[in-house]
Amino acid sequence: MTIFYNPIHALHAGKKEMYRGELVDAHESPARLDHVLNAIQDSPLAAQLVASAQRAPAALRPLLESVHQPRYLDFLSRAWDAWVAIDPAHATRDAFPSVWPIRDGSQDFRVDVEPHNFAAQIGLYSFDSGTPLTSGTWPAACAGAACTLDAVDAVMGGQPHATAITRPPGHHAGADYFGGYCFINNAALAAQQLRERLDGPVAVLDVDYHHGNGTQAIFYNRADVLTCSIHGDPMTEYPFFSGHANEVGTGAGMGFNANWPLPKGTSFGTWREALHQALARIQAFSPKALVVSLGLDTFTGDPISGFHLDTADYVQVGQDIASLGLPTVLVFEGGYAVAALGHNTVNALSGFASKHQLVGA
Ligand code: Q9C
Ligand code: ZN
Repeated sequence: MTIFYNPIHALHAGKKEMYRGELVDAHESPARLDHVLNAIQDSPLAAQLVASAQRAPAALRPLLESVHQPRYLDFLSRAWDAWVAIDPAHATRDAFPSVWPIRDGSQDFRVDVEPHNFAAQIGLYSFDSGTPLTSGTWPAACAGAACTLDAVDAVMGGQPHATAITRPPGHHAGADYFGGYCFINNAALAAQQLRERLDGPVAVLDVDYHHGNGTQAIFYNRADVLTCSIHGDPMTEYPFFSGHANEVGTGAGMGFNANWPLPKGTSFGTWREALHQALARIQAFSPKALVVSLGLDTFTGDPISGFHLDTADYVQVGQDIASLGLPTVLVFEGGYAVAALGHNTVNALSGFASKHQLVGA
């Protein structure tokens, strides 16, 4: 497995996030990936670690448009300059939304018209106030997409599996909105590209603590990409407004989305039962490839999450997922217990690599 990492991830460094009425230090920080990369360097996986290459904007753009709307990408690409143009003092602080066109735009607020005002635009293209948009968000997110595409290319080139270690994460980002620390949906991008290039169905397995709402939404009306997510019950856990078990897809996509919401406090044993159900669902779908949204915020010590997986459990998680025997792209997502994050990631990747054997190979 080649493990590609985003060499300019640190350009996205949110200073603060809104939490309970005050600005607190951002949880989604460059230190997260530094810990992961250091742990990989100190592990037997070190020889597989490679910096991903930048891609020219003109080459990346059509690939990004395979999962995101053009006007959303246009907004992200110019957002920082627009923010600083309002007031040069903005250069020292990140941009946050403060007003949103909630609910269905046809019945309530308009989402078909993009206002000229920056506060209106950043609200139109976001769903929470906890995701700082920074000076380096766009280049870091583009490099993360390129990193993900390198992993896709590796699998298309014959590697049984490849990994993208990148941030900002992606699975909360929808076709035209950011949130949950996510801007470009890397897992959806990988799934869509594999779907196009393999000319067959693809499955996404999201094991991040939080429901992969963006990935679900992007493929919700499609039968050719099965989306499965195991996560904290949205009745109490972020992102709250999606992730229930009765979200099964719509139209042609009916039956091709599956959620396993679990209560805060869930142990590894119970979590693993859900994982085995998700793996059985994926196996029954017979996909040509698998994308894993690899969030490590299921860890018992995670500061914003509530499951109780231990560092050693991630070896088993990796092995269980590998048992599918599918060509696989693993994409890094959440995980905020920075001191343990590196070991947890290495265990998941090592467990996966130790067990993976392509079915039919
Ligand atoms: N201040 C991912 O794991 N904020 N996103 C929760 C904590 C949102 C998590 C409140 C958490 C988003 C990729
Ligand atoms: Zn998460």
